[in-house]
Amino acid sequence: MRLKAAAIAFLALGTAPFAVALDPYPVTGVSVDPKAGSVPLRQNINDLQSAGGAPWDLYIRALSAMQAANERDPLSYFQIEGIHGRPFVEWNGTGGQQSTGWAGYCPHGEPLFASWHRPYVCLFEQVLVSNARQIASKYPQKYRQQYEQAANNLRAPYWDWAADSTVPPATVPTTVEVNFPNGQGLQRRSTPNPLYTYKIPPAVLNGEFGTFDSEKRPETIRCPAPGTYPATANSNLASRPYKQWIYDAFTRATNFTDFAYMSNNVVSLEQIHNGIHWDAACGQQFVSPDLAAFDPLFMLHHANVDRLWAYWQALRPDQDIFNYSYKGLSRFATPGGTLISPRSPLTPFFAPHRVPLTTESVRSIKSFGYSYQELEYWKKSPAQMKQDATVLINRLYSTGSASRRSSPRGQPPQVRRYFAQVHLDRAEVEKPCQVNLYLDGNKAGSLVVMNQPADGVLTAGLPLDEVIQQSDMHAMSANETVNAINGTLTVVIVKADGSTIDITKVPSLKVDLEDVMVTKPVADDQFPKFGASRLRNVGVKHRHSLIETVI
Ligand SMILES: *[C@@H]1O[C@H](CO)[C@@H](O)[C@H](O)[C@H]1NC(C)=O
Ligand SMILES: *[C@@H]1O[C@H](CO)[C@@H](O)[C@H](O)[C@H]1NC(C)=O
Ligand SMILES: *[C@@H]1O[C@H](CO)[C@@H](O)[C@H](O)[C@H]1NC(C)=O
Ligand SMILES: *[C@@H]1O[C@H](CO)[C@@H](O)[C@H](O)[C@H]1NC(C)=O
Ligand SMILES: *[C@@H]1O[C@H](CO)[C@@H](O)[C@H](O)[C@H]1NC(C)=O
Ligand SMILES: [Cu+2]
Repeated sequence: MRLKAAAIAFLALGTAPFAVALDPYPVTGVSVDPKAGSVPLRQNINDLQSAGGAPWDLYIRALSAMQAANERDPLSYFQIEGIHGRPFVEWNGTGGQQSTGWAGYCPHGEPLFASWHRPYVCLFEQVLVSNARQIASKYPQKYRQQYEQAANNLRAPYWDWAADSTVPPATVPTTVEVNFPNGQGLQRRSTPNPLYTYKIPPAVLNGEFGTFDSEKRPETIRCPAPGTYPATANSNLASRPYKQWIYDAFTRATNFTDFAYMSNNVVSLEQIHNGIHWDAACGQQFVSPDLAAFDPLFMLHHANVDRLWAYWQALRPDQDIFNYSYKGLSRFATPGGTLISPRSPLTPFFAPHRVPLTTESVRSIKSFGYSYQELEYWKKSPAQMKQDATVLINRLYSTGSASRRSSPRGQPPQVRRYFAQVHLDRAEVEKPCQVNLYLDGNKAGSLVVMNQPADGVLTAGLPLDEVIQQSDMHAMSANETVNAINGTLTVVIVKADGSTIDITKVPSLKVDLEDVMVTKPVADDQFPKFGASRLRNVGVKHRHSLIETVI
């Protein structure tokens, strides 16, 4: 009796003795047996699928189990994916209140983007593996060890959109065949494909967690016209040079900010990621941060974003995270204007004992029980990982499209490259929209502006290699090319419904032409070297409906 009274008194004072039960679910990554001496690698979804067997069976079945879990369970698919945007409610007793601006937990359009999404994917992965372990324990004796081992080695797979430029084939069919336990054996059965769609629980649509989807779509939808997924998604993906963009970001960015968040010189990782959100599901929920996370493409996409960041960290350990403070945008539990530093909490993600995770504490993947190909840190030096990551990036993403210039014998070849530097204040455009650049009528580049963040400056350096290759300009001198480009660059801003935005209402829009000499690498463990660049003002035409004006 006395003990119970004491416990109640403690609770009333807010200093709970039973901290474990009231603590948020800790994000630690999947626990790994320290005796193993290594950690499993996250796999390419296409490899996981084609290898099949126990890992694939468990991945599909664990994902289905998460989707089937009750929407009130903090570890259900609904609640975990719901952390990102809607519903705008507190997750797992982690504290804080809804902010007046953007009210989801995820930060976009600020340096926290990369570090916040790392523990987010880890949380998903932990719960996925915990489901897989339970499922594995139900396989018959003869197979159990194999399945249990596969569960322990399972990690969140990634979708390498820069290498493939197509949606993962595994996300296309409505059903999928996997092996279920059947008496003492296995039975191959068809099951609804959890990578195809997520069905929104009826209670959610009925408003139990507040306003959810104004269109009340009962499930996540991609490319709505019948039969257009994956065809339309794949043609969207092919319309942007993702491979070139990520290769430029890896090889040209000189600091974390330029690589991951915002850059004049390249398309940053976050901006590239925005394009995928638009293209992969032809708009729909996947392009709006409030509902995007419910599409099963989301964790595949963000595991890849995390992977590309991890490679950058191996290449530039001195620039692995941002190291300054800035005024952040609004998020759940964090009002707009809060001073954000690498030590700010990545709400709602906590280590054990309610210790907030921060950009500093998530900077290394070593802390989370997973790794990626070539980043086998338990058996490689940092120098070896850097070299191996360079070779991998050259192999997967080097495009080599730019034509070689004749160079003196023994000198590495040089090429001149052109970039369109685009600046725009997001507050001036209706979102989501696309900023499309045309050169003499040919598509030269395109950027996606998502709903979030709602304001702030967007900048990017769009490479013009492809459009120049296809024109007479590839044979011209730099001055001739600049003259040819001058006055023929057109900008069209298009909304999701296909209508255009009047550019006279977007006074912040500015496009400059940059030309830069690039020295090509002579070995596969080297990157190109960018020389001094020249920026020039070129006349830009803009088009809205049928009228063309020169600015
Ligand atoms: C957080 O989630 C875990 C896992 O479901 C649960 O055990 C715990 O009670 C939850 N904590 C709070 C405060 O909701
Ligand atoms: C990152 O590099 C770019 C390009 O060199 C530079 O303009 C920018 O100021 C740098 N940012 C930081 C935070 O160092
Ligand atoms: C951030 O890192 C850069 C490069 O290492 C360094 O020059 C700069 O002083 C650092 N800034 C802060 C605030 O620590
Ligand atoms: C190219 O143009 C720049 C200025 O626009 C000029 O300084 C330079 O001399 C020109 N180069 C050639 C080769 O004509
Ligand atoms: C572009 O054309 C305009 C108008 O003809 C001219 O004033 C400007 O100097 C040109 N820019 C460059 C970089 O040649
Ligand atoms: Cu995203």
